[in-house]
Amino acid sequence: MDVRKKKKKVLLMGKSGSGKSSMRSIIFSNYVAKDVRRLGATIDVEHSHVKFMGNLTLNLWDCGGQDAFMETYLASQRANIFSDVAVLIYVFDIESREVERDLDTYNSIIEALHEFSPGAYVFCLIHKLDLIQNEHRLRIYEERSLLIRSRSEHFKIDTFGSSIWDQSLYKAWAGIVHKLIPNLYVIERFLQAFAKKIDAEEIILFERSTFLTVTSVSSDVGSMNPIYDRHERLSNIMKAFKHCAARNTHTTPASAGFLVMQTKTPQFNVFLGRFTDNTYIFVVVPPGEVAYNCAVLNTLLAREGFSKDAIVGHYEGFPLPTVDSSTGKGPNGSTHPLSQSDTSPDEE
Ligand SMILES: Nc1nc2c(ncn2[C@@H]2O[C@H](COP(=O)(O)OP(=O)(O)O)[C@@H](O)[C@H]2O)c(=O)[nH]1
Ligand SMILES: [Mg+2]
Repeated sequence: MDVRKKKKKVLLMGKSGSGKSSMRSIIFSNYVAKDVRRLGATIDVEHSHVKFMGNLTLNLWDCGGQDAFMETYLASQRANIFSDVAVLIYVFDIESREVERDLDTYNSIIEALHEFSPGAYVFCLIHKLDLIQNEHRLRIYEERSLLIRSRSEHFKIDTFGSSIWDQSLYKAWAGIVHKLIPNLYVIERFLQAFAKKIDAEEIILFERSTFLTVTSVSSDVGSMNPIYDRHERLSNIMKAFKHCAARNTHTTPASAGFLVMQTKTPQFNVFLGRFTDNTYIFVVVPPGEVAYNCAVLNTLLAREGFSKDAIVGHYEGFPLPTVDSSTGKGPNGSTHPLSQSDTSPDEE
């Protein structure tokens, strides 16, 4: 099998009306939250293929959650549904009045999954948290999460609280796809080396069409950022921006794109731009024109090496010539044109 192409079967299950199709449409089909109310009920299983990062295809099985269907999934369709599953995403509606019954159904699904795909990842989304008052949200989420774990024999599961009305949806789905991306360690090692090289406080890599966070690195300074949910906030904001751009340029949100956005303040510089065919990169560097220009140019240079490494699936080192930070000289004494060691941003 070609290691560069990965197809993963993802089961999306949970009671009818719990919000499965809504979130799938928002994350992968560029719907906005207010539009998903128009979606019809899912009858039986709806298959869709979504591409992620170019080489990962998610084969999504959105399984209608009406009782009659649930019964056939567990009986006559059992092997067909539960074989070769990479990920089960199980959605619990926080508003459901039949918590015990929901847990029993979930437990039967877990048993079937264990029988046919014991190596699958299991993610449980405790969904529609917007319907719970803010001050009770965390407590109720944690109680429900404990209950679900107690019924998840054989599997070490991840749980997320989510709502289509805020950024929590992006956090949950970024957590899910993070587990599925081939060669993630190559991407992460590359970004770590790159961040160090350009003295970045933070770098976030977003997938181009979903704007989900693929991965991120932050320096000691970057880690002090008090906005703990900034990654998913950015996903949410950028998705909304794409909709706005599409409206104003008469295109579709899927094709609305931009090359670069920048913000320069006395405290920091930020730019967000197209990186590879499938990604956008968000870079935060210290203030000053030199630091900014250096980071932009190095990002342009790094692009090529990054695409190559990420596709080939191995890491051959950082694509830029090494610069001695104390002298600003390259390996054979040359001055690297993009070195920022001769002018520190503070000296401007
Ligand atoms: N309040 C709230 N409603 C939601 C949320 N997600 C979905 N819904 C609503 O729940 C209903 C059922 O959603 P749908 O996606 O069709 O559920 P499915 O049967 O699991 O596919 C729709 O009216 C959605 O607008 C959410 O996070 N919060
Ligand atoms: Mg549905």
